[in-house]
Amino acid sequence: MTGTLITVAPTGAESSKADVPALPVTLDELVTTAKECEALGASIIHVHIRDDDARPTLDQGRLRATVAALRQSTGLIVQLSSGGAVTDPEADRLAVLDAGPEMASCTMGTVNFGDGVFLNRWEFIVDLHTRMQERGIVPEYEIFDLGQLTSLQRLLGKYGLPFGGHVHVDLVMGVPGGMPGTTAAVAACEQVIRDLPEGTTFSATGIGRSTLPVMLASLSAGGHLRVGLEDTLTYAKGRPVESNMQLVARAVGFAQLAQRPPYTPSQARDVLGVPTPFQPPHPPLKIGLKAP
Ligand code: KMH
Ligand code: ZN
Repeated sequence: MTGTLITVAPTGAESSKADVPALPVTLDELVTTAKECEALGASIIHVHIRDDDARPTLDQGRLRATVAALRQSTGLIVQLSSGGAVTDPEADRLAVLDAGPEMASCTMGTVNFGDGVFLNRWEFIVDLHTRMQERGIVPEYEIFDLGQLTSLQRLLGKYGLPFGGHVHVDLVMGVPGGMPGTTAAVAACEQVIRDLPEGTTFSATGIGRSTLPVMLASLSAGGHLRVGLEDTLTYAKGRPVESNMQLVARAVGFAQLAQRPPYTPSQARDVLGVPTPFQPPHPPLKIGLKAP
């Protein structure tokens, strides 16, 4: 592994704007954040959106407008969350794929999620996986507990590789109800990932105070990084995170120290098997034509 995939997860569905003023909740705020994070070294954006009252939503019109705006203003790989909030119905979560993202998340099992339950039935997972295959969307398999990697092995064995043929997983660690955000847990996951198809890549993110140990463990195990206000609200003891850019800058610094500098979005597309976005041909040159 020569470089590092850096994903920014800027918003999430759990924190409120009132509690976390730095959270990007409008389309303008999201696009500005995305541009700045790309300039710093992010290559993927994991997107949750909010409504006019800054509450999480899976509104189809807003999702489409978000994908279009991010495509127009950045080169980032746009990965929509199909996880939404724990209260979102399955039908709305499946419909996220209709908004035309290049990537979408696909969580590999049910997990207690703080006081809630993040429900991911097997049939629902199969639906997400096969619809993404049909529509040319590259999944990121979200793993909240070790056994979910075994479920992924079962999924791929029964239903085949994802679109593009490359398998990429994201370890979401330290959720109350899921696996801990520790070096030992990263190492245990890495062992199981070796049984997945050759070339499988993984990134990792540690919720809350597990952010730093997970980031360092992931880099040392050959993994990639996800950072952002979706997962981390405190930069250091007693210091709230000021912006997503602050977290991306720290991740870029660690990646450079590890001598695995951030991949550009184009390199990230190559690694993940995400097709290069369609570029409309330039209008024909009119050299040599005389004005009538
Ligand atoms: N908000 C969590 C319930 C995902 O984006 O796919 C689910 C989540 C995972 O964040
Ligand atoms: Zn998410």
